[in-house]
Amino acid sequence: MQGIVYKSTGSWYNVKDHSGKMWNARIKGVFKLDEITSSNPIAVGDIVDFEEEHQNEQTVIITHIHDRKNYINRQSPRAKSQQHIIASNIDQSLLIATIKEPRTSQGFIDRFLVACEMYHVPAIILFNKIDLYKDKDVAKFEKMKEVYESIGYQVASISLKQGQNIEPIERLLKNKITLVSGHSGVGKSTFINAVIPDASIRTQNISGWSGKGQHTTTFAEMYELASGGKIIDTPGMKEFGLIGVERQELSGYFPEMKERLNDCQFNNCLHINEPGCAVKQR
Ligand SMILES: Nc1nc2c(ncn2[C@@H]2O[C@H](COP(=O)(O)OP(=O)(O)OP(=O)(O)O)[C@@H](O)[C@H]2O)c(=O)[nH]1
Ligand SMILES: [Mg+2]
Ligand SMILES: [Zn+2]
Repeated sequence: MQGIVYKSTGSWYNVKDHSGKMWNARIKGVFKLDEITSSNPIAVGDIVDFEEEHQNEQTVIITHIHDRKNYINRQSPRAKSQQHIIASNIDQSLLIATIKEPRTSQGFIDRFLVACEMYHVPAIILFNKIDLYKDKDVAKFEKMKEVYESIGYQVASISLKQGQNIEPIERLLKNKITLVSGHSGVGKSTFINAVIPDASIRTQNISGWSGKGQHTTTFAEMYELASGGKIIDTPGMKEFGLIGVERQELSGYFPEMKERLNDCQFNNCLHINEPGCAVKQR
């Protein structure tokens, strides 16, 4: 039998087969897929083969993972040399960012975008909680919007609390598999509840905001949209560490650097302080 992984807890997986039946699945033994070891061998979005474990139990064993069209990975927070696959086989990613409560740094956004570029996953940056922005926060947002739009990313702003600007984003989700990422507390689950009222995902009410989220969502899970398409909720990330990318190739994943790489004097230029660097000349 074949199915798609809808939820992963690390030891158990929910796998939906072609008829729409959801199975409780697990793996046996060690799955090694590529050179980098993964802290999670199977991720939400994976297409897997499975077989029944025991006749009368509802549990199944995953026997094979189909090649991934793409995936978004990051450094495992627990084991730095391992990768953690956030989700696979996605059409686009929606990075939810916030200027405050909590603040999303430009470095975090950049690293996430590099991971998306590595696997050619289109990314949309969505600034939430605009109801909280004061003038100086609006100015910060405008600046970020200008920077990221100028290099080709789509940037939007919403307030989930006030139900502002949600429809245009909802339209982007139609018939696509969308990964939702961002820091804890930015409103990822609130967003999914807004576009799928039946999802009823638990969200955290912030009282006495400490600046960092408290990780309300603990496992990645995929939900189905009434308009067609699927959306993946993920646990909030504190940091986003890149993995599987060499220093040398990093600039190839920044659209604004990529277009001038060939003009540098040295072809192994890291664009830090080399003479004749076309990227630095900008
Ligand atoms: N002021 C304001 N609060 C919001 C908005 N959107 C979401 N929130 C609140 O932000 C808090 C965190 O929202 P969640 O949806 O749980 O955040 P999350 O990104 O899923 O967090 P994790 O599951 O921990 O990764 C909740 O109290 C939401 O009500 C918004 O537009 N404005
Ligand atoms: Mg959540
Ligand atoms: Zn250079």
